[in-house]
Amino acid sequence: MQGGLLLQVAGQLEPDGTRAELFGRIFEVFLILGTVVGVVAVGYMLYNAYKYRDDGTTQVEETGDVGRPTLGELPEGGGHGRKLLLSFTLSAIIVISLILWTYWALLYVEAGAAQPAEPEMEDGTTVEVTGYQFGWEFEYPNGNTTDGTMYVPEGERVQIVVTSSDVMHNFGIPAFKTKTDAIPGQTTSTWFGPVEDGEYTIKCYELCGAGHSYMTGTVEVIDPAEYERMFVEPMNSTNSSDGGTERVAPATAAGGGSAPTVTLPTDGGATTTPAARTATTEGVLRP
Ligand SMILES: [Cu+2]
Repeated sequence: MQGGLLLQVAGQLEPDGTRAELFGRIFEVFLILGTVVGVVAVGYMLYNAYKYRDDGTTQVEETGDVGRPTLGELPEGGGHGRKLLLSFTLSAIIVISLILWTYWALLYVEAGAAQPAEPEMEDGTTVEVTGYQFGWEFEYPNGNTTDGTMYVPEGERVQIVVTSSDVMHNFGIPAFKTKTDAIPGQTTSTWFGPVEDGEYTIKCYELCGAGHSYMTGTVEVIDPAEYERMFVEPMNSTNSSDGGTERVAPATAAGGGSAPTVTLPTDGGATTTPAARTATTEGVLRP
């Protein structure tokens, strides 16, 4: 029975699942061990404070011996130093295990980020993210793009490849514990998921100008079949965006191919295309 329980605990410690679950588990383990260490340390201190309290019966003046250490005496902590050795060893084992285990968990996260960023993954998808002052643009495997809202397939793993078209930004989705730099001229890649149905907030985590605090976006989790139709299958008249000025978004509630096509409002001319945006930015940076 005890062996089974131990295996179960060990199984819990093996890094897997979503990033959010993994970081949640790291937090739990640190919280539990921190609580145990705190209770033991404070408890032992209180126990000794009580045990060696002045109860009025100690005759210090008569004997003159209160057990003070003498100069050059090594503290043994009683029992010829066994207590000291034991507490040092236990602390070292706990701290080193925590470091190793956390490192193992982070290797799992890094291994996910290092996966080849192919446009079509076996069970998941890759979305290219471009940050600009002040918003986010998303490009999907079939070349379709959206602005401000990132569509991802429910229950699948999402690889993101992030860059910037102007200054440094940082793309983050707090709910998924995902965050990575958006650097002009470079790409960084990371991952999250499998994602559950819902809407999640995207934020910029790098001070990037006057509109930084408004540089938010939304992750919208949609039906995988709908995602496939809109963003993976080659673009045609039913799923393509019209010359880059109209953004095509899927109907979130519907599944399958019969969903009506919703056209998002365009963001009004000058700032729509990346080229126009770059020109605007250059105008701002080099007047
Ligand atoms: Cu930004």
